Amino acid sequence: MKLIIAIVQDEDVSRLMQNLTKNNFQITKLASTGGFLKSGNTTLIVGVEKEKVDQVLKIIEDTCKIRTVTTSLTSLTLTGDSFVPYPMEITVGGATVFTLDVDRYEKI
Ligand code: 2BA
Repeated sequence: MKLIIAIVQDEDVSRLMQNLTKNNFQITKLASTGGFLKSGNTTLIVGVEKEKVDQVLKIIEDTCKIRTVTTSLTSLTLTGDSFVPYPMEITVGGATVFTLDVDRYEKI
């Protein structure tokens, strides 16, 4: 048994959940926040048999899009007395996925 933890962008979540449930995978959805952008993203946890991990990863890959996001960072002025915002373009996603071994799995 494996536990897949997938951090995805909010925009992709409904489609991804539909595609996973359609294929009989069970999912738990958690609201999460990225440490860098400090904006909402979604973490899905999916427990699956080892043989099905690749199928889940393929569904995630096919569903989650790579996007460019403009974020505003702040930097100190030359005089060091105030902060000025400056825009920065970063590429996010499709998904960040961790696959973990599960020691025990039971529904009690
Ligand atoms: P955030 O931390 O909000 O990061 C959003 C995007 O900002 C990242 O996209 C990356 O392109 C960029 N970024 C992150 N930290 C950066 C830094 N120190 N300097 C410059 N750019 C930076 P992704 O890599 O696709 O990550 C999307 C989200 O997945 C992240 O949101 C975070 O919530 C999660 N994540 C990514 N890698 C992780 C890891 N190793 N451990 C835990 N969570 C992770």
